[in-house]
Amino acid sequence: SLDLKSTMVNLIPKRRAELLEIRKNYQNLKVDDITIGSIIGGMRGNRSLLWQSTSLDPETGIKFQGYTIQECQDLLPSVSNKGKKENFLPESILWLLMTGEIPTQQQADNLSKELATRGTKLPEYTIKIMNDLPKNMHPMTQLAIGLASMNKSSIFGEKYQEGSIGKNDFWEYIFEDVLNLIAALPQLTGKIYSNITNNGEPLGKFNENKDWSYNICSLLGMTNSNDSLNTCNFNDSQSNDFINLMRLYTGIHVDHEGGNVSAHTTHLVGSALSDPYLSYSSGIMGLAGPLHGLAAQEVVRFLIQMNKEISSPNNEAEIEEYLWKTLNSNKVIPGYGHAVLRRPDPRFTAMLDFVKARPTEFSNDPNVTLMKNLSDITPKVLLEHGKTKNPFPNVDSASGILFYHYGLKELLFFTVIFGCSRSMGPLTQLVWDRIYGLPIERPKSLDIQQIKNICKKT
Ligand code: FAM
Repeated sequence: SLDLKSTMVNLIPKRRAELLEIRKNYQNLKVDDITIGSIIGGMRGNRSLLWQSTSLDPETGIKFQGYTIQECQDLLPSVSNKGKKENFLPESILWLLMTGEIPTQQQADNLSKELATRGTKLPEYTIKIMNDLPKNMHPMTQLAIGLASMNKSSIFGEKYQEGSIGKNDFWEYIFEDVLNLIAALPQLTGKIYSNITNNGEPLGKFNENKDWSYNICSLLGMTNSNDSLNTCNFNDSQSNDFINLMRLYTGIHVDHEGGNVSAHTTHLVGSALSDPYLSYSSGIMGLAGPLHGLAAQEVVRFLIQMNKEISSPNNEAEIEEYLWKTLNSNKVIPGYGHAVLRRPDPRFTAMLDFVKARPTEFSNDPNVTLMKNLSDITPKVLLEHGKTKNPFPNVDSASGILFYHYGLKELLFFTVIFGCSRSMGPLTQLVWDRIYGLPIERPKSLDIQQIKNICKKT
């Protein structure tokens, strides 16, 4: 089928039967051991969540329905009718996440058009709320508020209140809400950026004939087309590069399996049958934390500060000294390490490849130069330091500084763009949670006395 919903409808019976079969035959099969260490250590490594669309391998990194980032770049459709290859569309990866199948160009184009049609306007009450927020309010708070406000138009919420739908049909209304939510994100993001940089006045126009990432860029005022209202200084190639950076960034941040804070939160809140707007708004609150989505901003601050204190971004000895100074004052090196990955993050490599493909654009940017040099020097220092399980760069090492290069200087805002992208994975899962009819999550907690009793017994 050429549209996403009918494709899903065709998949559902087989997938439901598959899960039913597993539940029937293997209900009591043991998967993992829970240790005292994992209870007090953030449940690291406990294999205890069902997550359909992505899986993170410590060595090879993220796989989207089994496809690596490189395979996605080779196989997923980009914008059609372009002579030269553009980055694949996040819409293509959304199709892949939802269905497990690589979309055809036509399917990707249809989904792109569907999102543009659904995303033409924000609800009036959301616009009013966004207008009334303090213009200097944290952008992630604005995003969470904007999303939560839209639960007023949740189709699932309305049908549930009416009592008119049965459990087997929940997914269909969740699906509608999910597509409407994802479609609204370019407008909401543009509104937040205009609040923090332009006193709430629009910076660009929504173009129904363009893709989702293009509309994020145009609403930020960051294309050189007529859709951007401010005087952006991009030439044609910079404008096109920035749109492709947005497609790349929002294409590779969609999901990082189920246990990370934003994904898990969305899934957990959704398990109470809170609608997708409330569930993802909660996920956004988690993404706002400095150890999660806010890390990209920390990296930019770190790079700028280091560049102020060293004589050149190519001075290896001074860079090393700066890193040791940071570590010795008990701070982390932002953009390095990962809870699961044990190799350089392939998402980082994809961003670095974007830089390498545009040497004239980036060679005179001292921050980008320092970012590249750090990726060689920091792992050596972190290894010698000896604490970090993964001394390699994660995606946040590169992403923020590239936005900064093109003129996005509001560091707190980067995570909003992360939030646009991250909607796709966790909300896909929310649709599948309801297809599978998964129950409310309710792990058992233990107090210290109960833990001590368990310890005494051994
Ligand atoms: N610099 C210095 N020390 C680090 C470090 C870094 N980049 N990464 C880890 N460590 C330390 C860590 O603080 C811990 O020390 P203590 O034993 O004293 O508590 C030790 O090394 C072992 O930690 P780990 O097991 O290697 O990492 P965790 O799984 O506990 O934490 C991170 C993972 C990502 C929170 C951690 O590596 C970190 O704080 N990195 C810097 C912040 C960052 O880049 N976050 C972005 C994560 C990104 F992928 C995302 O979610 N967007």
